[in-house]
Amino acid sequence: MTANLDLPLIARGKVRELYDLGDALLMVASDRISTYDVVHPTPIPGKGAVLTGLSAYWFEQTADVVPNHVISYPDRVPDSVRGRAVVVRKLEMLPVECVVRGYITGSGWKDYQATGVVSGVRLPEGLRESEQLPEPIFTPSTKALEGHDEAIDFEAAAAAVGDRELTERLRDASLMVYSTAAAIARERGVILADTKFEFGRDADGTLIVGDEVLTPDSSRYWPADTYRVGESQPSFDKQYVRDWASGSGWDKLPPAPAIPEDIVAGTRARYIEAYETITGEPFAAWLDRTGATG
Ligand code: Q0N
Repeated sequence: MTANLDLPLIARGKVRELYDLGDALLMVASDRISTYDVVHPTPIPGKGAVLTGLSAYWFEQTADVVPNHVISYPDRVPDSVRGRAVVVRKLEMLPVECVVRGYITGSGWKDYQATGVVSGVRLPEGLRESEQLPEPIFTPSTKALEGHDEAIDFEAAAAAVGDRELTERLRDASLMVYSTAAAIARERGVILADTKFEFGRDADGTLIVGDEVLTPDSSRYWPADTYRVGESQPSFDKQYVRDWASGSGWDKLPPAPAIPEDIVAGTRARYIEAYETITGEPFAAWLDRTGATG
């Protein structure tokens, strides 16, 4: 469900919305979940709050690395979306997705197998699926309005941004935020395989990280204790729903089926576990801090 807020809607993604507060924006994460790129009709209660809390945690952890768009929470957040919304600065968004990969997986693994190159970056021969890269790489992609983002090389990203020097700063900022977060996650027994950032600029032209950061929707997190190179790694949030969906007979084309109660409960528990593992804090503390009911 779209939040019933009496505010102008500025942008809508598969699972999030942005509303106009006049001098700022309200970013709201819903409880909707997608698998295989299709949103299910059944929400996962608490998912929006988990992702908002995780993003807020990472924005705090990385604020001294790169400034971000968060202004406040729970201040100015309407009661109906407490726990799953933040007030953010209005930015001029840049038209590239800033992907960083520390491990070779997903579309990067596909491209590497086909060409040895990911977003214009030539990788060493003989890498195995899910293997750690010699160093994290910046692999930008286009922002597709519909369908899948397309990997582009640095030059194409610079052309889209319209400023080579700014694109270098985007790359450097993306790599720094990734490395900072990956080091913290690793201390908690979690591998941050890859992630995606969206940047904007404020009125002064300062580069600012926007959107949500380092959530399981924008990143791949793998438990370190079961990580095995040479295999695809299960996603620790959605795998449970995907496994159920695959076994349900659904052809993965829209519309997605309703999710049974036990799968909803198991998925909710996994999201909460992810929040607590990564932040080292009880999820209830986030709900308390934001005045949410849970
Ligand atoms: C913005 N998006 C795309 C659904 C769409 N701080 C900002 N200022 C101005 N515009 C945007 C942001 C941000 N973030 C970002 N569209 C507009 C991505 N999503 C974001 C979540 O909601």
